[in-house]
Amino acid sequence: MLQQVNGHSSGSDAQGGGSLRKDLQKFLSGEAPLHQLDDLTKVNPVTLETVLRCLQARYAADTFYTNAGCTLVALNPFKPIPQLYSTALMREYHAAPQPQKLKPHIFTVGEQTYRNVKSLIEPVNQSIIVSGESGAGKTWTSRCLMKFYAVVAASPTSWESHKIAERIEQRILNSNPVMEAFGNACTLRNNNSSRFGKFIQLQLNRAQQMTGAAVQTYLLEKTRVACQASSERNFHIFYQICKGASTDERLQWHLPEGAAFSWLPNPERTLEEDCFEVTREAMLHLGIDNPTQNNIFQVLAGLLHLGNIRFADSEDEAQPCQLMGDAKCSIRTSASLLQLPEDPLLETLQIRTIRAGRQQQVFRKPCSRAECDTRRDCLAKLVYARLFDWLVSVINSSICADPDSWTTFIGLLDVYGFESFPNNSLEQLCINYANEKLQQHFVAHYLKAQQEEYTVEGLEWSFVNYQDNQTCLDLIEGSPISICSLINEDPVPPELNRLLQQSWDPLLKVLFPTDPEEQPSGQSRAPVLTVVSKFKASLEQLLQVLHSTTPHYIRCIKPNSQGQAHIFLQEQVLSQLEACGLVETIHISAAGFPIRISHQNFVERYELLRRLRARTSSGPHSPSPDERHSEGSPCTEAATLQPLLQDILHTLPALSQAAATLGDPAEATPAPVCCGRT
Ligand code: AOV
Ligand code: MG
Repeated sequence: MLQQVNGHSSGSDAQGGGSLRKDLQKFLSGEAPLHQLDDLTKVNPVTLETVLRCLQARYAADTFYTNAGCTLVALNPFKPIPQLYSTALMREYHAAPQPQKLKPHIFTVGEQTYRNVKSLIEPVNQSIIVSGESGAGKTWTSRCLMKFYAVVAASPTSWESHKIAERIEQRILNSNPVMEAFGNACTLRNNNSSRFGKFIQLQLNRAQQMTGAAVQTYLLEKTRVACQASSERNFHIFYQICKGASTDERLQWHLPEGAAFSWLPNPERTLEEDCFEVTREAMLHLGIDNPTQNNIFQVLAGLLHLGNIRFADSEDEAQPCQLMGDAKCSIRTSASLLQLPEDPLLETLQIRTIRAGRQQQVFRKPCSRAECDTRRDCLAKLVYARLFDWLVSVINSSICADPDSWTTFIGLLDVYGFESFPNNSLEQLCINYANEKLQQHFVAHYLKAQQEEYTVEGLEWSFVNYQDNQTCLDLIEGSPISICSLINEDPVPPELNRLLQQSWDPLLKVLFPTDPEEQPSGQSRAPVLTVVSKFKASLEQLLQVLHSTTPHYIRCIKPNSQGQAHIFLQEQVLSQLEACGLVETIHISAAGFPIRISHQNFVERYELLRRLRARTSSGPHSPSPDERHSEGSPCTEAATLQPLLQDILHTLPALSQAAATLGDPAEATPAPVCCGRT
């Protein structure tokens, strides 16, 4: 199966040292079958150019995954390859005694991560950090990994609720189409671009079965609801309802066939993601029943009509701006769909209320046309962002396991990739800031910490230089002055919130509950958090979680910006390799110590061997002085231990291999004190 999929023969035998040496000889002699080098640490010399050539050769040979020391490089094929993600292949990687000996694949990373959780040595939470620029394949990769765990970590029982009995992993998978419908959109860089960051925690019980999951999302690009760059689109869900609604639903939601909405650009482009039925079905499985779904879509239709409201300039500043054209009809329809009183809706868009003075007197000031537009957009963004957050909480309540039912987790991180458009907004700053933070995690965890550890341990090591992005981060988030500290974005006008609290729509009532009692006068209000400060705090929290796990890295690379199969543009790939410091990573991985176990764990793990050795050397067993006096003499212990440890160090690779043949996966997967060079 593996041979077939990857297009060239190499089972685990062919991965042996002999074949690799032959490959290397061929490579050095100029006739290199570059595409057969499964690990970039074997490319010689390791330079940007050779790494690039190797990846290009592999891409041409339809081989999309390549190891790069501690990371896996994933090239986007931009074409469907079902057999590369089949359940059979998942099982093959899962059953393999040493999956790392198979062809590089995201399933190898998935399986190693899974075995690490199970490891009796250091059962620790794991995380897989999938990174890469926009359109590189992060969401695709994390979706495949979720499917992988749904197969290999399937729960034994089904859940019964919402009248649907089903397996929890199926429900977890159902969260993907729903979250992508509401949170993804077609951009210049990716037809299905994630416009929010996502960290999903797959929760495992002691038997390594998935008992539930929890999703944490990061800053949705809500601006898109009301403003789409040229050639881009709104969130998929808007197109889905406009294209997929039934005749009755069209009447109910005021969405006649062919209706033009200014917030729905490029409706003629039909994408795979425009599938309303898939979203509805998945929502149903997550416990969102049909009436609630209809309520959601009705609110979304209300937003589309809101977007068609146009104001004319007012000739008299003291008078509110009047509606243009058939905007009166749009406001009526929007008010009816959002279940809001029509006049207060219009007035809230036209007139600003200011409270001033000790008595908090209310002043009313007509807004300019631009201000009216901003208030209209703000209203839509407010509703959509609350709806998205509510949806995430509903999904979480549907998939989250009872806290007592799980002990460890595997976290999958899929955030929006680095992007730069002709016109960039606050969201692009936040997106790129998140990517810099993740790169810093990698730099700190791998490139920096590992080399510093070698130095501290007095090991012979020539320092590999790498590009540290700390100065970039200082510029964005440092103190006392940085971009973050200088950004203060225009807060949501309180009138908008008050207006939405007047809605008699059941969903909006949940999204905008009436305020608890007014604060007694003189009591200070909680400080208002800006979008950037909230985002910064949520990223800090995410990094804390990542630091508490053993991280695994997958670097997705986009071979071309057109999203076409079989095109590998060297310049574009080169800049991505440079940005993620891949060559430095390969250098450190090639020269570094691949197995790193803490001293205590090492002794605990191989203590048995010491005892065995003591027994064998003393012949038929008679209790040694050490054993008779259980505390023993530290000197004797140390003297015995030292040569034994030397011995164990020497035999460690063979031990691991032997253990793996015995089929104990915990032994087969080394956990992260340095035990031997590659
Ligand atoms: P992204 O998550 O990294 O971008 P996606 O995962 O959405 O990128 O991938 C972009 C597109 O590339 C997908 O819609 C697929 O068409 C294609 N693709 C990616 N990986 C594969 C694969 N392994 N096999 C086949 N096609 C693939 V963004 O969300 O924009 O940062 O914010
Ligand atoms: Mg994505």
